[in-house]
Amino acid sequence: MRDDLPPGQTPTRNFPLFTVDPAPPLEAAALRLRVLGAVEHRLELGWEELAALGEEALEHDFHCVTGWSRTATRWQGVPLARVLTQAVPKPGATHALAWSRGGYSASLPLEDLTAPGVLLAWSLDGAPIPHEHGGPLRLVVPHLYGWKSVKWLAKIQLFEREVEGYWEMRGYHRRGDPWREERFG
Ligand SMILES: Nc1nc2c(c(=O)[nH]1)N[C@H]1C(S)=C(S)[C@@H](COP(=O)(O)O)O[C@H]1N2
Ligand SMILES: [Mo]
Repeated sequence: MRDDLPPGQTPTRNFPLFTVDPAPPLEAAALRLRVLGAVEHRLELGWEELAALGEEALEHDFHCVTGWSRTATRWQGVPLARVLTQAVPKPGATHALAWSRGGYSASLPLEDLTAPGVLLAWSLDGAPIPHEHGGPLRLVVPHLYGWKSVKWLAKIQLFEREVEGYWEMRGYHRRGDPWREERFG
């Protein structure tokens, strides 16, 4: 991990909350994650099936585009690449929307979703992810701004074209690399 921060970011050890789609809590046992769209095999995975894919740990700074960076944040979960390997993206698949249960979405190039370190996370700093931080399951895309790390993850939808999610429709960047300050446009 780099010990400096991307331009324009201020470190914090608090973990601020940022939510546009508050949703009621969900028991882990009731969780269903769907993978659909431009895939050869649609998937619907429950808790046990996700856990059976194995667990990886990650420590990374978490950068919100509004300027705070929650340093040295520890996550555990299954690499999303393993789930996508099961779903088999169609040859033309290039982008995806990650959807929350409440209708929030973020747009991601497929190669960013399959990058090392991208997790379907169930643990934050050594404990189950609290509801307000997106538990029981959230997406963590550590190398992009925080708005791509969708809380209360419910669905991954693949596309054969570029797509816009909640913030991309409102002028935020398609990719969102904090080191390049890809905030808008
Ligand atoms: N479902 C959902 N996921 C979301 C958001 C949201 O409003 N709804 N906000 C995003 C933004 S802008 C950031 S910075 C992070 C904040 O995560 P936190 O609330 O756990 O700090 O979640 C991202 N994922
Ligand atoms: Mo954010």
